[in-house]
Amino acid sequence: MTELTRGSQSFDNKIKNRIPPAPYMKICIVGLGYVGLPLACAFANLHTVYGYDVSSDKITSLQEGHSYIEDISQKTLRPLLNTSFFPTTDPCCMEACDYIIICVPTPLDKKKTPQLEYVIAASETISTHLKKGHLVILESTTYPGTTEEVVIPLLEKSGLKAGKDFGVGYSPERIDPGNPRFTVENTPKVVGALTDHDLARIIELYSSVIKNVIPVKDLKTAEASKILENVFRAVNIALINEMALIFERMGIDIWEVIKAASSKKPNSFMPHFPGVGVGGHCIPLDPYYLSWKAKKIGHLARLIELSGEINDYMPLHTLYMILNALKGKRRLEDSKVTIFGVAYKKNISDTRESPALQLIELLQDYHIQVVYHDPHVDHIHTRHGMMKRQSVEESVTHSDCIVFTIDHAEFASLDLNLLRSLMRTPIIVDGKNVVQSAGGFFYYGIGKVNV
Ligand code: SAJ
Repeated sequence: MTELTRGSQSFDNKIKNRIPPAPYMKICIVGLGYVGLPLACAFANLHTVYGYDVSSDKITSLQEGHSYIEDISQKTLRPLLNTSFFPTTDPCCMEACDYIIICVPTPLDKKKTPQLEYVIAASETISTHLKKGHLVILESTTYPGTTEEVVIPLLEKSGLKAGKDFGVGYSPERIDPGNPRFTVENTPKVVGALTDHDLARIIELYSSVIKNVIPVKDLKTAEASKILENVFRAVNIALINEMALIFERMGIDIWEVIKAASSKKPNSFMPHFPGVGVGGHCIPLDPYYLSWKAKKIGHLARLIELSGEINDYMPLHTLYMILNALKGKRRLEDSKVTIFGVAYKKNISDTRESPALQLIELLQDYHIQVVYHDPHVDHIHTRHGMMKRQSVEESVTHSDCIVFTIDHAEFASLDLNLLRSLMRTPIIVDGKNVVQSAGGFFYYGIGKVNV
């Protein structure tokens, strides 16, 4: 395994010998979402980057200097705009580049079947602008084999041959929205390629802006490494959710148990935490890419699918906790429930696949009045229509139950006495161990000892 890191002789020479902003490499990023835009900005600090996206709204917003991705500020975007970063809806920009990086979504359909339509569409567009010498890289998380079985055949519709006329690589995105510690530049980057020559090129490309580049033997290994990361997380979250369900019944506080178990020698226990469910575009989805592929080759991925079922059950478990808490206190149709947190994880505004949205819809199906407060999210859309955020006070006034779905930092400083004084029925359902002492409340916590 070779590593090209900042401070190494060859790396610094590259920087020193380059007169910025002269184009060092010409790169086209296909797909300017929460993966593509941060990557484009990282490369545009050093290279010429064309950002191609089919959405004219996104491109107009960027051209006007507005970033729609929380982790990319105007301050980061504007100096790059039209100096080294050129957002466009014109795919011809690819012909002016040496590298084309695909950063499009890999969703699931309702049956949890992989949907590669964005990867296919991007590959088809690239094949019409492909030229000799291009290196095409896929970053989207997907099942091992996608690059060779889906992308390359589409690119070769151009008449050019992969590994001969153009290069192919795979490097999984590891964007962690809202994580201030890990950025594109300091998150280790796994790279795989079709040929050794392609591997050398992909290493040179990423190591020009990323501190730690980790080459692996081939495309499939690189694809599999990312799936393993997210399956590992999904399975461990499912394990801790199941432990929480068991310990609730045994009167054992899982949060204390996790703390105690975390005291073991390093790396023998990696703490994960229970909650009202698993959201985002990665952890609830990616594992099904592998289980689907496994089925195709005759293996039923029971653990992976079971983990998904357990994590998908948690919004329902939270619903039952709320219904149980209200029982004997309020008729459901006359009840008001306040949801604190609708983002899919703490300290971000992202609500994709958020379990809080599922919970809100479940409550609304019981004709319970639901309102929400989230300092990061101004409005949401549910099956029952658009909901606007309410202030803390307004949302808890005459409420019968506060539900903490996520542990946003702001929630730690809430004045519980004030909240209780405004509520009709002082019930708290705590999905993320937000409340440490709930004096004067009927308190129910996921993985907690519930009276
Ligand atoms: N969650 C739990 N318990 C935990 C950790 C997370 O319930 O112990 C929940 C969160 O509340 C959230 C969901 O899981 O609803 C996903 O949270 P996350 O922290 O995994 O965040 P993502 O989905 O934004 O990012 C993940 C990360 N993957 C891993 O940590 C292995 C990130 O590094 C990846 O880059 C990203 O997926 C991706 O793009 O694949």
